[in-house]
Amino acid sequence: MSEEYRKMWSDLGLDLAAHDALLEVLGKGYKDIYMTQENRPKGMEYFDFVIREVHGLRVKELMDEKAAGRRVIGSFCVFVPEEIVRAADATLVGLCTGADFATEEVEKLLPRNTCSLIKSAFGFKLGKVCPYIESADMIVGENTCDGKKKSYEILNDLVSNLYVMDLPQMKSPEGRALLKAEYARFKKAVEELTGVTIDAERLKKGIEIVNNKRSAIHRLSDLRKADPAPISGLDALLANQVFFYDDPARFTRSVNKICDELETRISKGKGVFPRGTPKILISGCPMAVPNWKLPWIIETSGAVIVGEESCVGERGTRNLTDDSGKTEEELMEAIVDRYFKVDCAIFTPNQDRLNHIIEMAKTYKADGVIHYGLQFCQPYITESMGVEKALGERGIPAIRIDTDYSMEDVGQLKTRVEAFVEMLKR
Ligand code: BJ8
Repeated sequence: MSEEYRKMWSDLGLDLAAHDALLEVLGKGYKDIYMTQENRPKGMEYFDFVIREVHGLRVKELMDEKAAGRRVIGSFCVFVPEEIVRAADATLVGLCTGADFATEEVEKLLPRNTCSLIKSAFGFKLGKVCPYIESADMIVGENTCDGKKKSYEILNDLVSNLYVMDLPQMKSPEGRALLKAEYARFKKAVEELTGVTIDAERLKKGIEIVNNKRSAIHRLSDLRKADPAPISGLDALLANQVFFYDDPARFTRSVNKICDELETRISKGKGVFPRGTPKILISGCPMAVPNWKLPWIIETSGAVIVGEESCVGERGTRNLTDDSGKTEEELMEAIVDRYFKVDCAIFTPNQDRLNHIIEMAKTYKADGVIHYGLQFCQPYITESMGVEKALGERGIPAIRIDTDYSMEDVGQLKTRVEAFVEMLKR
């Protein structure tokens, strides 16, 4: 690593030795899981580069933006509207993390039976290994599940810039009114942070930037329906993960470039796996970088993942924001409309999510669905029973896998996934 990066990390207050160790594990994991795949699209080289530079060049870019007077906002949830952040010329970055770190320290602050995603975010903060959280001018928490909601009370003692957004739990008119009020409050907070007054023109621009990157992901998702699959689920997941970090315009260009390549592949009948490989839809909790465990198990067990019903996936990226409004009020309404459709398991009742899973299984012609629940995640694991039942009633095979970030259960999970895939082949 260059001396310039080391100085940057040190200036950000990172623990350099711990950070070196983390980068080494990340690099090895990526090499073992990603670089051993065959027939990858050439365009994935860009994402290999992004992962190599995830704590390097991208963080340097953020530091340069900050030096030029722009602000960086970190978030843990897809309910934080990037359109509003972009409208203020600020940058939104995802802070969720997909690896265990400093667990012993974390468990002094949080109960052991907290999901890995929350523990990981705390571990990266306590272990001083996350340049994103350290470079954020504002960290946005949200009242979603109880685990997150209560953990922000504790995070508030660890950081000086936490902003907590309240979120509805029911898809009622009152729920929508709460979301609208919270987005108006957030807009004001972003204006105060950045010194920028967000008017209709700026909102339109913000919507356009975010719509463009979502459209590119929609295009990629659509191409995954082809048989043979032109891209692995692991690679498509990576694009969905990088969605939360990368410069939006560059991300949009890179995904569209891969899509051009995939279209050519499809026209030639070329794929990453043989035609007829069983297709899996993953549904459930989000998978943040470098949480590639389950997809890796699935795709080394004779199946291909064709879609993710997940916030790092279609739950997070589907639906564009209507940009036809002329006034600030109309555009803010459009933003509320778009986000109010996100069917996170914190909502009750949550029939929309069930419908979406069934619809996705059909559209992507999935042979089976694997529901992924992070251990101790009450909302998703509770919903997983109903998901399995509803799919079963429609003749769509499904299994539920509850796991965490450790690698201890890999052998056991592989046995279950292989048996499921074998069953799909019959
Ligand atoms: S909109 S899914 S990104 S809250 S896995 S922390 S739910 S106990 S992440 Fe999420 Fe927003 Fe919803 Fe999406 Fe809690 Fe479950 Fe942990 Fe979770």
